[in-house]
Amino acid sequence: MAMISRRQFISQSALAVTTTLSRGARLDAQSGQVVDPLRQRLADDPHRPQYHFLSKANWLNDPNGLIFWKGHCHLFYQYSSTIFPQGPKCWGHARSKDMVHWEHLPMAFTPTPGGPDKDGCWSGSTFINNSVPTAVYTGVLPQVQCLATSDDDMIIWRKFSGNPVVGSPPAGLAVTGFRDPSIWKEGESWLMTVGSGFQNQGGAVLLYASKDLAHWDYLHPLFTAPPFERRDSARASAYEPIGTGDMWECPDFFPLGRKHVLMVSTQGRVHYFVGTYSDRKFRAETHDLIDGSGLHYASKSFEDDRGRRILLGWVREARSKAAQNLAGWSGAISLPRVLSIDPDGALQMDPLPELAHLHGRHHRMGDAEVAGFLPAPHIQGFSLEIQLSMELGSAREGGVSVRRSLDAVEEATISYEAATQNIVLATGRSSLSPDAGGGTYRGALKLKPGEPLGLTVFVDASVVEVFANGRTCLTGRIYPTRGDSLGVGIFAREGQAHVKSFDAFEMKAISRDRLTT
Ligand code: DQQ
Repeated sequence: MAMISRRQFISQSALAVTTTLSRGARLDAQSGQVVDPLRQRLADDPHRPQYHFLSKANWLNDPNGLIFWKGHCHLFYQYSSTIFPQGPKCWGHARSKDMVHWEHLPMAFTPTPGGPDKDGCWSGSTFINNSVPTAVYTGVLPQVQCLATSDDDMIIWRKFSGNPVVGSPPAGLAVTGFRDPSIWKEGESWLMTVGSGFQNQGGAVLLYASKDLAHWDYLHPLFTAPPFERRDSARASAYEPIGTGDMWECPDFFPLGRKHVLMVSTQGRVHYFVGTYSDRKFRAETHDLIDGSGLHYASKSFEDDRGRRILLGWVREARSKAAQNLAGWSGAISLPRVLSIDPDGALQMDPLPELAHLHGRHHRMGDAEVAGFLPAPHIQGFSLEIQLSMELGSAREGGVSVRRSLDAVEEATISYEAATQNIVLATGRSSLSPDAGGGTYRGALKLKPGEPLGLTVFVDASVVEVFANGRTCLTGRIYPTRGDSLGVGIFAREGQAHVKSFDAFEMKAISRDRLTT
């Protein structure tokens, strides 16, 4: 492939990406230090997470191009230098040795004026071609597929001079979108999926093949919305709108155990299908959600150096646009989840075990009966991991309360509701601010006979991530206003529950100043 030179690339680059955080920075005459008001504001912001990956400032959305390469996990992400209104999307870049601590790297690539990505470098993936790190992404407008290659450190990127490599959707297909490519190799052929959808039919993942990465042939849909989940069926309206005809964004397709998994993002939810792959077609056997809240989106996965399949997603904000602009930052990357297939053929999602390296002070409670609210007075804060094993007993509902003010005016709760067999994350009372949009999020969880409820809850300033029995995940955003909204407790409603064990850990920050550097 002929690549444009680095000099051409830089001169064509649409955006001069500055490394300073804000234009208001000034030099303090006395100390000789650069005073950057935005940097200070970000460092002091109590809603800015301490152990999630964040961009240094401004807007972040989808994780892109996840790959393990030469000792590092590389995370690219959709970045805009403005929040609302958003500017053209670029590929931000960071790397990590342990997927817990991150190192910010220079912007990977930005739109090229007059190029096929002049209005944005949207989501895509990375892969290795003959030892050369290569990215495939969507250029807009219109949506076309482009390639770029990099040096060994994935720092210096050059766009392919033959871009776009796919300049339009397949002829004759009325598609609802055409973006977010992924590439892998099968024998001598490269295969590429592109997220799409067919009008009035349902979402679709289109499959292409190529021998040289530069010329692509459309084969067929790898998978389309199953008929029973299309809009015109009774079942579709009772379930999440997988088959609305809206496009499926960010498809992610990979082998896992003896199965294949396809994830797609649509209408605020990430769906996954577990099934089989043969004749270059995917056949789904089970279907569920990666996260029930709608605040975890555009998940992508990769295989790490230990052969583990790791998933990361975009944790969206749940506060007003004005509040996001005022804060100077928006969006976070979820904690890494380790994926496997459970004996029932569903996806098992567990928090990355290395997160335990952040454990600080530990408080443990075991074998307690709870009826009503039981405070955990020895542990509190905005940076915690809580593990609860509970038998619901006669209680209608039981779980934990976090970020609870002394008078319980502000709190978020995570519980199991016996009658509905739902995990419930309730954030509607987590903030007195009119800018905060809380809600009640639900995820189905059928406990097996004798199986206790097993909750792992991560609280990180404004982010709450819940893992229930490895099968059901919920992500929430909370923006407490009160300085005393730090309390933790266990509760059981309308009956008595038995706490088998309760472990709460203070979590250490991954940077000194909430800037994740
Ligand atoms: N975000 C990207 C698109 C993708 C969407 C643009 C999903 O490529 O479809 O930032 O959040």
